[in-house]
Amino acid sequence: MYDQTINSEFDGQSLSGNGPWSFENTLYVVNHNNVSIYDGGGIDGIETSLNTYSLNSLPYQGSSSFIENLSFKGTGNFTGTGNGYANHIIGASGDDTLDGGYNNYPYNGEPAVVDTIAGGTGNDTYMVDANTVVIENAGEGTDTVIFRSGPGWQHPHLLIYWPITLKT
Ligand SMILES: [Ca+2]
Ligand SMILES: [Ca+2]
Ligand SMILES: [Ca+2]
Repeated sequence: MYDQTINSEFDGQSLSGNGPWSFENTLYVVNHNNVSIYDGGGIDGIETSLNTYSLNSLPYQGSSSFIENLSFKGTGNFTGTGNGYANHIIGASGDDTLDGGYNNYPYNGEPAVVDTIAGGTGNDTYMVDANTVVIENAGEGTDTVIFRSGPGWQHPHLLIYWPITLKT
């Protein structure tokens, strides 16, 4: 699904697809710290071996489509966080904590922005709201779903904490 792959080479590097407004789909393989990515268009993804990664930590680029997908290719546990766009976030064999992030409010008539998160094997924890799809298969650990409210400005005092254990 990706048109090209770009690998990080050193800490602090700045990476870009074909310019900040490229509409190609680019996969960034990020195995270094503090790598900045500038990519405005297309459906782009990050593969990382870093144990913590937040798409929200990337620099702001206005209303562009930015980076949508995040997958963990390292060892141990992964904490992965999305951004305001529709994210696919995929963990690995560790006990992962995955959060699609607070999604952008849809324009009039547009469908809600929905995240899809999958922790795979291991005892994973999902931070979800009403617009989250969690994918787990039978036998992939004892996982926990924590339901939280929507964006803070909608329910500034509401925080729903609803841990459940999925029997797999
Ligand atoms: Ca999201
Ligand atoms: Ca996992
Ligand atoms: Ca799991």
